[in-house]
Amino acid sequence: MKKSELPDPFEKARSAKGYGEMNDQNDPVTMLLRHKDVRKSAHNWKTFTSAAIPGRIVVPSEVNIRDTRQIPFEVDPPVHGAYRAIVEPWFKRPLQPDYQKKLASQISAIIDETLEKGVVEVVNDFALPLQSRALTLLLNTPFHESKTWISWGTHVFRSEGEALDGDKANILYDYIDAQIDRAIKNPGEDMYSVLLSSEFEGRKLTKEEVKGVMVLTFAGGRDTVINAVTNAIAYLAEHPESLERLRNEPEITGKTVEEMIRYFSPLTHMGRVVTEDTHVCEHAVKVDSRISLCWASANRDASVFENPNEIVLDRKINPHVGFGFSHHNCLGASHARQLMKILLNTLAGKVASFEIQDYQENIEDLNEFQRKVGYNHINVKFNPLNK
Ligand code: HEM
Ligand code: EMZ
Repeated sequence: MKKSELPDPFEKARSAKGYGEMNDQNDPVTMLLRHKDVRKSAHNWKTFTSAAIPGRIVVPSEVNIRDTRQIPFEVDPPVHGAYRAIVEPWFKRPLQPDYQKKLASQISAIIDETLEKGVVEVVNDFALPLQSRALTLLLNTPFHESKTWISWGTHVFRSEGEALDGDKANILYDYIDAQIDRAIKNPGEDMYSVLLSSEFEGRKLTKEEVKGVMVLTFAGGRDTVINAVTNAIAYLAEHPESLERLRNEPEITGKTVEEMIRYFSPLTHMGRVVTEDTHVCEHAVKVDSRISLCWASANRDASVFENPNEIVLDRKINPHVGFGFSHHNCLGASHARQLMKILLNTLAGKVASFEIQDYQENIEDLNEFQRKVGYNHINVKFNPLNK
């Protein structure tokens, strides 16, 4: 097996019965594994709600480390739409050429630094700083804030050896509270200030609502982006022909990014709470139990994707659900897509080849399934392209 491969642990269960079962802190989850069922259930918020108590739709559940409702993630229609309308224009800023120029200059700089060093531990010394620096553009905050965020590590709620880390979560909450107070005293053009001045149903957003949006922005766009970046580099290291192709045909990069998101599926699954006794795949699920929409499994469904376990750089038809599906589809997708696209183009323009040295895989334990989602660490040598 190639070092960069992400095997599909769901295949057997997906074709045999369509669902899997896992226990999470004594609050079990029925995982939906088929593309069709995942899409249908993502749409059906009346039966499968996101608006449960804060933290419960996340697997592993965050109910013990979080009281703040993440907005618009933990809200159902029609209120969801009202919140989403407020934040959507802000999250579309990555489509502006000026934003992309700044992102490109950050990415160029970190690749140049890495080429100077030669060997880099990609997770902590490349992907994490890249993700955190890029986030200063999305939040429109000073660049130096990224130093604080880098010090938090790859996940704001988890630390190595601990699935959920309440002390770590508190660092994020205190930081956001302080930033909100700062923006109230001294408003600027940053995301906190913009949210604080937005109108929602004829009133201003409360501090708690602003905090809910900000916690989501910090948490949702962190390990997902880090895994996407790291997996992309591991893949290119083992597929020099793909790096070459991106160099010669930069016009396919948009398709390549979609294909990588499909194949890597950086967010494995997301839960919902069942609002009435019902069935999924002829399997009974009870009111107030949990299901999950397994994006990673749906993205390897052979009834939708030809050669699902291969990265086809310019895959033509690609209805992947890596960024979710229906009304909750990823708000950070414009940012993540631009970041990945610029990263691939810049690597192709500056790096001749990569060599993977030692590494440790990051395996998610989903009871019945063990899923590789990326790496805890991976040392890679970057060889410069001599022009
Ligand atoms: C929602 C994946 C990056 C912010 C989602 C959902 C998925 C997802 C699958 C749907 C969740 C659901 O239906 O319950 C990803 C992946 C990313 C990524 C794979 C990177 C490759 C980001 C970034 C941000 C972000 C960079 C912001 C900094 C959000 C938000 C939502 C969301 C705010 C909630 C949208 C809503 O509820 O209406 N993401 N995400 N994501 N994501 Fe991302
Ligand atoms: C939540 C989630 C958002 C959750 C769209 O996904 O990402 C997870 O990494 C966080 O732990 O709190 O923000």
